[in-house]
Amino acid sequence: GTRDADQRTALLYGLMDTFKKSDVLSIQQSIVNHVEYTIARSRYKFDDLEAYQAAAFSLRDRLIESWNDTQQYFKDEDPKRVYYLSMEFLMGRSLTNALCNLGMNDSYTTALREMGYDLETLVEQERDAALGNGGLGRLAACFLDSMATLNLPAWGYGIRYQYGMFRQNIIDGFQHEQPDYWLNFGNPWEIERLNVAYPIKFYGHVSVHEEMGRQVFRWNPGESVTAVAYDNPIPGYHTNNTINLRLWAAKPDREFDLEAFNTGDYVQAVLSRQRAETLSSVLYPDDRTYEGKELRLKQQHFFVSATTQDVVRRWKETHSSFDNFAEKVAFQLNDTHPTIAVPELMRVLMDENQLSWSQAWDITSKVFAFTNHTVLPEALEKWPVGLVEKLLPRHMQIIYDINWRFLNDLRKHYGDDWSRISRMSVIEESGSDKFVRMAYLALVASHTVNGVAALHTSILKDSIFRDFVDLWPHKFQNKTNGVTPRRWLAFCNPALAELITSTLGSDAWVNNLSLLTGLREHAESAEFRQAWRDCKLKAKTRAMAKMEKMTGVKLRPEAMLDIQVKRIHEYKRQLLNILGAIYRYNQIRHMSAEERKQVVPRVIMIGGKAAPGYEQAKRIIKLASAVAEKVNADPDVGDLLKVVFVPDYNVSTAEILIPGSELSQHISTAGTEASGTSNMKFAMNGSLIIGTMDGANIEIAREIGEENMFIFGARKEQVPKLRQERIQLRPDQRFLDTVDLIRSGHFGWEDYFQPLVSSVLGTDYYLLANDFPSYVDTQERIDSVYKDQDAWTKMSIMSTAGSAFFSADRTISEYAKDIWKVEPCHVPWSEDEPPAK
Ligand code: NBG
Repeated sequence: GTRDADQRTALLYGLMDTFKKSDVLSIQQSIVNHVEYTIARSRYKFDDLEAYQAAAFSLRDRLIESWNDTQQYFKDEDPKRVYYLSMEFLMGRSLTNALCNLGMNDSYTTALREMGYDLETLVEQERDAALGNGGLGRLAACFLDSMATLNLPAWGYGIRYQYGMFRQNIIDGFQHEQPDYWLNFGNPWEIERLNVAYPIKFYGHVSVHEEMGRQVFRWNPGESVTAVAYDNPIPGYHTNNTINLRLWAAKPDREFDLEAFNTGDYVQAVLSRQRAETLSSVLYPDDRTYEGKELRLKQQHFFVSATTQDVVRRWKETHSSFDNFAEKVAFQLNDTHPTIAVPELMRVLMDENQLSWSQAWDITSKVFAFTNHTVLPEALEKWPVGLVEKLLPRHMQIIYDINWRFLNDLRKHYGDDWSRISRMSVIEESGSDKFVRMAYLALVASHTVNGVAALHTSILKDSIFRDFVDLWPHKFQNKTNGVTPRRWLAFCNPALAELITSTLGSDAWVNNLSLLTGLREHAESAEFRQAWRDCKLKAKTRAMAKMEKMTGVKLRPEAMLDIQVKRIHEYKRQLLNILGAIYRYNQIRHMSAEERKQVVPRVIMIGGKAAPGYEQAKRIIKLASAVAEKVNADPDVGDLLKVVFVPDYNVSTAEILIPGSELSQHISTAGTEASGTSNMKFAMNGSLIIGTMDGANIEIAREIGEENMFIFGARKEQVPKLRQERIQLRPDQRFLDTVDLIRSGHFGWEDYFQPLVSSVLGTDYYLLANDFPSYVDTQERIDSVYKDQDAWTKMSIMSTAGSAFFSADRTISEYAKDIWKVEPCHVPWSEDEPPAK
């Protein structure tokens, strides 16, 4: 009976000897144990990689303990849960983050030092988990950190790609893509759950039959794979809560297609089963255009179906009906990529759990919410109906049914306004082609839709989703993005963090970022400003040393460090930055010795990856490299200007560059960048922003004061007219002369660069010619402010002090309150084990 069970549990508990011991000796024992038993190396001879692995495994033990406690507590308390569905989680490294969130960094540093290892060196052994392209994936990672820290009963769900974001090799200035097989030496942070596995079906056909007066649909798949769960513990900062990121990997199905084995070709049958694994093997490296590729749609269905089945299975473990499912479950769709979850939940509820259409729809339309991350039309997902029909026949039926009911509602509202009705239809019909508009499907099914910055939300409302705002104004919300202040300030910039802590009197700001406003009053203290400059210089020196090592370019810390790092895209206008650099170079070349003395030396770093098929972006990379080569070799220019292309920009590189940056560029054409999130990271680290009034820059200006930033360029309202008039515009002479240096071959490769030249001299969709004069004028103003280091430092302090609003903790609190309606569920510390720290 229960008594026996209790006794047994007590016995097993008693056998555990490692519950959360965090003293140095216990850590050392744990590490040595893992060297011996997990990685099976000789105790006294293990290299840095093995030491990293053993340290990671020992930390993982602790993460598993709090993971178990947290999940058990959630199960007992049964709060409303939130599931964050995302194709991308750009996690970066875990070791420092886990150590610092658990408050164990000092004890591990000591433990390892005594054993002869340097933690800072070991940290470098870890490969980045780059399961994402850029902002969208990194946002998901920041959100997990905040959800854990705020003790929300949340899980992330995604795909365990075997190949993450490609590694960028720069050879002769050109980008070459290399596969990122990041699991090469194993991944100590994940927990493989071979018992958590679901069949995922594809292709085949649907049959209908009557059962007790009810139509029952049966999907007979043509192919099936198994989704296996890999759990990644996500510790909150200074809390016992550790939430879960569950990533799915595809494996061959155990039962499926046994027929194939009877054809006689046994080996061939085994090999074809093996192909199942390719499904989750590679991240699509394009965040520019959606890929109309079958494999991509398969990936979407794969992770969403596994997730839906998992949530429903766990629901049924503790509930006997679906009656209050909608009050207890919230799904957040990170962009349209997981939108197949809508028909999939309908299918699972109706076909596998015998709910009626209206019961299933009632639940479905209450649990989903949808975040849009872009207004660029080329990025909006539209799947050909024929493809969906072939791959997911049952889902296509359900999508048609959802649309049929939706269009009927529209008729009630708008009568015979057919143009409006066809505009709003989930199915786009253009000629003989039909497409499923995934954003509209998400809109119809979701109770809430949000943009990611104030301007972006307002653009959504009066352009691409306008008709839907007329119909359902209550569905639309703004949730301005945020970033985790743990990874992006407290841990990546230890010197500045320490100064902030000592100035504010405690480190409470780390999870209550509004306390940073307390720095404002110190901006007037000369002593504080000097201390601030010392910290910035330290970080700058480190960033420059790292880049010097990677590129061979000699950099001097007297120069201003100016950085633009983000995916390469025409709308982000790295080309404007390069033109600015060329203009600066050309000015210096024509200066007298006397004039040169007045120049503020500058290092311009540009980094980012181009989607492999995006030719124009690849030309921009080559141009940056060609300009760098020419400028850096020019003895007349010397240290007054250095241009560096940062190779293979990723999360770990960002953690080094951002703290050291003094100026950063966020210069997209107004109305094109949904939010931007690196702008927030730079501001937090006291880097001044040169930026357009676009995305979250506008709110950054509101928070830290426009006088503490360098704003330039056309406003969003002016853009349509400027585009119309662009052909008649004769650009500023400085612009024409600058472009001419590229055109005439000053940097070589003039034929290859020709498409860049014609784009800015032609229609110039992103309005570089229009914004160039105010851009270079602003750069001049920046130089003159920099000469007044006191003024500059004040602005830098005000940037950090005003960045509190951009904590992902603020963003996630808003999602929790306004969209998910979830409350914290804080795992208590057990009595005999006080919190670490
Ligand atoms: C990106 C936007 C960024 C934004 C991030 C996170 C996509 C589709 N969108 O401006 O371009 O900061 O999403 O919201 O990757």
